[in-house]
Amino acid sequence: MADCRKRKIEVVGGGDESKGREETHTFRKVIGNEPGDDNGSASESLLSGFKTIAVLRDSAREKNIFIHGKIDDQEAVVILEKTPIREESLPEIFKDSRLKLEMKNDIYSTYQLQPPPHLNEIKTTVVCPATEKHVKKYLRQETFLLEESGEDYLSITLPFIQSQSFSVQWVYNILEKKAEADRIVHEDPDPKVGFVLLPDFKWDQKQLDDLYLIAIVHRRDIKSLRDLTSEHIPLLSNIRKGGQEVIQKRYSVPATKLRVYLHYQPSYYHLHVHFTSLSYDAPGCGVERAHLLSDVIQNLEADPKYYRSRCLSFLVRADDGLLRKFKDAGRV
Ligand code: M7G
Repeated sequence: MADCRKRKIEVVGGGDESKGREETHTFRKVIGNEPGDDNGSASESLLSGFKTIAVLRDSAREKNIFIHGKIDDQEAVVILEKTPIREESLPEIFKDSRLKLEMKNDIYSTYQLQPPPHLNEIKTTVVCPATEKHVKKYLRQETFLLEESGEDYLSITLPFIQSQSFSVQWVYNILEKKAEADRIVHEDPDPKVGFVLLPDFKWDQKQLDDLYLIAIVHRRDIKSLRDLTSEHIPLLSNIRKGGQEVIQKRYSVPATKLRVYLHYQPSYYHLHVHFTSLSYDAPGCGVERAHLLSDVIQNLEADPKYYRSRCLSFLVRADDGLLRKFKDAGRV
């Protein structure tokens, strides 16, 4: 049986440390067999034998499709997404594309434009081997809003996430420079207030309109917003200041153009902060999931145990085990 995990570890340049864990990787696949894949020949044929089981979700407006399938014998989720058209590639698009007329009527005409292959990329994300939880994460489903008190967290949510949450091996790989080391934009190595800042894998780094970076803390003892107390204010302030400064310096995007927030619930229970462009309607930046970092800091300044005691609302999908646990406890 061919092993997509092994091939992908070759791609990220690491050893076999993450055996038994899910692997996630992002490729830029080029239509038309151009050698545009930076990750080497090992990954080029990864999807050639992909067998589709089901389309989990797709969107004509967002121009993406989430597919559940198999790579050899392993469960996989593949996300294909058309990337934005960049202004700087316009001269090449106009000069080197083939135009095929579809219809003409008076002053109106429509065409099929076939640009050079390197301007026709599809951002491709592969999760393999994917767990059932990954398949559910990407499946379009009805959602419900739950209200969780501090006690609910301790008696219902915490035992649930301890028993079944996504592996954070990919996070440890980043912190230990076993994966994505060349993508790190900034690191503060301090064990208490330090963090690593790097592009989120949702961002292909080709344009700033959808800028998306994540700051991952070095500390491994903070699962989420719920664990934060005033003790963590220096850490959070350091991330806000360091992240904003670096993004200003490197991408010329000022703090006033950034949305800096934490998710509750996150998918991965190792504290991290999202930095997205204000102009980008990033998935999960709505009020039912995103908590602005500045608000979090202020709330902790006003009440050191704010996030231990307050009710926090969050979304769950219809078949989420956590919804069942809240129902069993008579909380819904
Ligand atoms: P989250 O709030 O825990 O979950 O955020 P979400 O995915 O439901 O938003 C985790 C963030 O880390 C997301 O923005 C992911 O796109 C990003 N992310 C996840 N993985 C597995 C990776 C990865 O392997 N590398 C990078 N760079 N980002 C990732």
